[in-house]
Amino acid sequence: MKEKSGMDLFVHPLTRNQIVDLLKDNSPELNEELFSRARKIREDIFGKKIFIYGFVYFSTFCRNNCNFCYFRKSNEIERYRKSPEEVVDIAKQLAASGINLIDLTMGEDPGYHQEEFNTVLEITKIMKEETELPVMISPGVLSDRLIDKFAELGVEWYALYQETHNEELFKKLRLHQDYFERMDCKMYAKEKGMLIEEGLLAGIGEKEEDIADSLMVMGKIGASQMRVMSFVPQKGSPMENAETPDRNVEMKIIALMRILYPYALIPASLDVDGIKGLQERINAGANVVTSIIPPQSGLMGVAQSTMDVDEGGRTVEEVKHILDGMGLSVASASEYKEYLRT
Ligand code: SAM
Ligand code: MD0
Ligand code: SF4
Repeated sequence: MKEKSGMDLFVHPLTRNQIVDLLKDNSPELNEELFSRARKIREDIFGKKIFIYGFVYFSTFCRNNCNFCYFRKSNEIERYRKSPEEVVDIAKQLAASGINLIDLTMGEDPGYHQEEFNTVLEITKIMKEETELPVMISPGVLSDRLIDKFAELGVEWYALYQETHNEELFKKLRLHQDYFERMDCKMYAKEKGMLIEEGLLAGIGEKEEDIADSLMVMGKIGASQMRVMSFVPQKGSPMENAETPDRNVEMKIIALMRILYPYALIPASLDVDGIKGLQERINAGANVVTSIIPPQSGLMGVAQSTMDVDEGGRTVEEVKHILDGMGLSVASASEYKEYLRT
């Protein structure tokens, strides 16, 4: 591997072994080459436009106990569940600020499961009518029947992240959850015509081989959007004292996703390093900014529940400012809809 560098490593399509080798080689020259290739591919396909998603984490109650998550059931924290009126108001505010899509995210709130998601379905319906924006739901695992209902409402996206495609590691992270149930759920949503987003976490005990497997699976299942986020340790959780990984891993995974899947939507999440982490993720080949949150809305992020939220760091304005400085610009809602049609 060492004697090969730069161009030699980019034989298309990359095999699993080549991906592993690329991940193991940490020479700055190789990394730079990966990032610049990724940027070039993005520009060839998407031009100078970057998409932006509003994030509404509207209930932080959860029946699950994922080891990495601040909102896991056993963590004694203050939680909230926003009323339908509040959610719709926040969504309208986000729409007015110029975002392209609204991501309705929730913990696996037992309250909603008990009432068969009627409230969430109602919120989704009203929100769609009032904002006319595409919607992504991130509700965790749902029954097929509920997925049918969201599909009938015309919900465009279903986001459900496996975090890893190593079943043993999955079991350690998503305690008492079934790997295949989670996988089948997103496949069912896809069958029903929804676009799906798959995701992985970096820094949760995975090996380069696991990352390579994840990258292959993401293509195989036909994920239209794919993400990686670095694990951020959460107070009170079993992984509280685990370290957050070197960001180079996340950046390289973003670049590899872009190189392997030129047309994919790949998020630069503001939820890992806040607004200061935006530039390096875009430079690695990302083309969607996620986790834009209105300040003073009482809403939380996930990996970084409060970072930059009330300070107004996670706003369209801030994102625009940074992208401007990079010679890029934010897509309009109609440009995003146009992209979804093609
Ligand atoms: N509850 C739903 C679920 O688990 O699918 C949707 C929301 S969940 C909070 C969304 C994602 O946040 C998780 O799938 C995971 O990738 C990410 N996440 C949670 N805790 C994190 C942490 N400590 N560091 C980085 N990402 C985290
Ligand atoms: C984000 N923290 O947009 C959010 C979240 C869920 N679909 C997205 C992980 O980065
Ligand atoms: Fe609940 Fe999602 Fe957090 Fe797991 S990742 S504990 S399902 S909110």
